[in-house]
Amino acid sequence: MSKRKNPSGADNLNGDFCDFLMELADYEKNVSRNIHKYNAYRKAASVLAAHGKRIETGDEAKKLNGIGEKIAKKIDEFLQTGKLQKLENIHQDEEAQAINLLTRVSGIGPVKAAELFRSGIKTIEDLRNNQNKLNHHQIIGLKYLEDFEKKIPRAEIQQIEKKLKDLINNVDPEFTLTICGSYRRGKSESGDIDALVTHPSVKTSEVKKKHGEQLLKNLVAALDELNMETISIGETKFMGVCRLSSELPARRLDIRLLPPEQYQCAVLYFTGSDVFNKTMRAHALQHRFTLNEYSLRPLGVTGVPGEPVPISSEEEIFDYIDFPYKKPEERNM
Ligand code: 8GT
Ligand code: MN
Ligand code: MN
Repeated sequence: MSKRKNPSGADNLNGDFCDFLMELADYEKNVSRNIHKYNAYRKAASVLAAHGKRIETGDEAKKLNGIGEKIAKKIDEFLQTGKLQKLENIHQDEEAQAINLLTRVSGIGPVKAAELFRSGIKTIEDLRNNQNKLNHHQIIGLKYLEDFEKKIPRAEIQQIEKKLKDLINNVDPEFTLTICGSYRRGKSESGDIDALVTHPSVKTSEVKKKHGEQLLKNLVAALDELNMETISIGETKFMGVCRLSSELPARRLDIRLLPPEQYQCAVLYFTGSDVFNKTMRAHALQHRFTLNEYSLRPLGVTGVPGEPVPISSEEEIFDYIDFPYKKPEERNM
């Protein structure tokens, strides 16, 4: 029996089930493009990972929230035969294998991967020889395929955070920066760096967006110590690559620029986890509020959202919808 760490840090007694469920989830997302099944498999895996007891039968698993008849049957098959026929078939399927491989490249989604497969591109080497079929994002994704799959240790993000804060503070001390995502949730390693930035001069209106665009460009230009490369940059979002030193892997870094009145909702949203966000949005709706990455708005009698509630801290969002405050480290669900 495998023992793996689950999201809360305790031993995962059901790690082997989680592995095959996550593999099925990836298949549904990338090959079948069935997002419902993808979510169902991921939900089942996270429920099993958090379960403090080794599951012995499918029936026992079915008692857990998020595990139905079909997944219970797969657990039984796995317990009895040590494998899953469905996965064996997927492993034999050339198209499924190629799509799984190609979607490992940042910027290549399931649709692009299927298109590439149809044009005869099946391996990473094929990609390297056909870069004319790729856009700028996909070319960077290919260039750093191995680097982007490496997790970023927390200590390295701490160093990058310090650098980012120092450098943007030199541009203008009125900038505020928060690194969100799994890092803010206290994880010991992360897949990427999700930075949010605000500045008092940033406004929501169209006229002022041009200002935001310039501000974001100036900000990124000031980060050359971090060996930045740009995937894309617009009025509110930079997507790119940074590297602390030439001995370390290149890391995916996103920087979003927001007006101060949207900053707290964005920090909440980009801290996640995505499952936590879903729970919180559902709770907001029960209290007749609609919550998204920009704002919290009350729903009128007709169900039409009103003006955004003024928010100056994350706690206020929880207060408005009467949801017990959860520290970022408590949002790993
Ligand atoms: P990681 O360590 O793998 O990066 O984990 P993460 O930091 O939790 O995931 P992420 O993919 O970097 O996304 C950061 C947070 O943004 C997520 O926790 C999630 O709550 C939120 N988020 C969504 N949808 C989307 C989306 O479509 N794009 C992005 N970039 N973030 C999203 O809920
Ligand atoms: Mn992240
Ligand atoms: Mn991210």
